[in-house]
Amino acid sequence: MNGHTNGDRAGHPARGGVGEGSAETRSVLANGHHTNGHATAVAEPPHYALLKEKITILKQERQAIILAHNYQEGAIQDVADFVGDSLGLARKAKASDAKVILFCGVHFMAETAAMLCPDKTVLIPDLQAGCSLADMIIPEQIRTWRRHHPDGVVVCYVNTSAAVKAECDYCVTSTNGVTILEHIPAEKEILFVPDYYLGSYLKAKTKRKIHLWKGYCPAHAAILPEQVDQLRELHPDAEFLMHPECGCTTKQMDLADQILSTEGMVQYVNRSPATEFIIATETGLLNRLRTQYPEKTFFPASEHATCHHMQRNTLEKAFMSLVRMQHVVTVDQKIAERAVKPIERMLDIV
Ligand code: CIZ
Repeated sequence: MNGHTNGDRAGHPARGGVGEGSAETRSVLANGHHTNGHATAVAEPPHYALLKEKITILKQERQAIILAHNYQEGAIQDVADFVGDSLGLARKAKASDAKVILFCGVHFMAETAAMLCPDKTVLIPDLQAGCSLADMIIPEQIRTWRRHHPDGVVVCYVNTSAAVKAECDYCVTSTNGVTILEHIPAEKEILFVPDYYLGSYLKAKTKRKIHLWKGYCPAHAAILPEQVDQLRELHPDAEFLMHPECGCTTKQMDLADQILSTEGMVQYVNRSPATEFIIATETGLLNRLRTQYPEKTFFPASEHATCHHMQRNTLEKAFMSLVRMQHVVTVDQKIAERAVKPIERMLDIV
């Protein structure tokens, strides 16, 4: 299958690598020096090479493509046809002529693919791979807000269930939030759900009247300003790239060299002359950055910034998905008809 942007990913560094919480880095912090920021290479389990070969054969047999999110572990990114953020993955799903999409990401992302590609079978390696942030809002809460703000516009972050999207006017990702909000008439009040920190960032950027829902991503909230300060002292030449979902946004926003989505970070590193970066987002992104830019050095802002939902997907489960054609992700047709509208509105704008 075509579209692999990442070349041969075999031998990627271990997920997470060194960080301020590991024994190695704790001693590094104490001694005032650090290893080179390339995660200690841990050999993959011996059966992975064979599994990867089998997955490649199965993909052809099933006429399948594998789409993997930037936060997935390196072994999964290795076998993917495309690795990216939810916006890039949604676009790839829509454009693909494959019969089957194995979506290695979390459930709301697979739902989006299923709604955009009603003629394809969308699989997810683990049905329990959900999203704590998406779970922080339910449809009824949006209906209640609308009763109080009948002229208001509801904008949802892509990290929401299809049932929630069905209640919303626009969908945004962290890549395109500002652009989408600028399309909404200036006099309109906006309810932004569910991420408080991304919403605060968009509010500051657009100066719009935005009501913020108080949801948050536990993985990003695990990145603490004190840890970032410590790392910046240790690596004064490193650029500090921060995801707007970070719980540290309100305190650290002014300190960040760049506030970017995951895809924004990948592109920014390419054009930046800097050779060292502190990355404040889920640690899975470091797999992609280290693979794509082996000459540059990346430090996770916190090695605890891991999404346990993303980690539910493994290479073994991806393989079993293609063997058994499991777990099929579908969206109730009535919900899909409404939920696809804010997504398509977004795709039409950006
Ligand atoms: O849109 C995505 O894929 C998420 C959840 C984060 C990002 O910035 O890529």
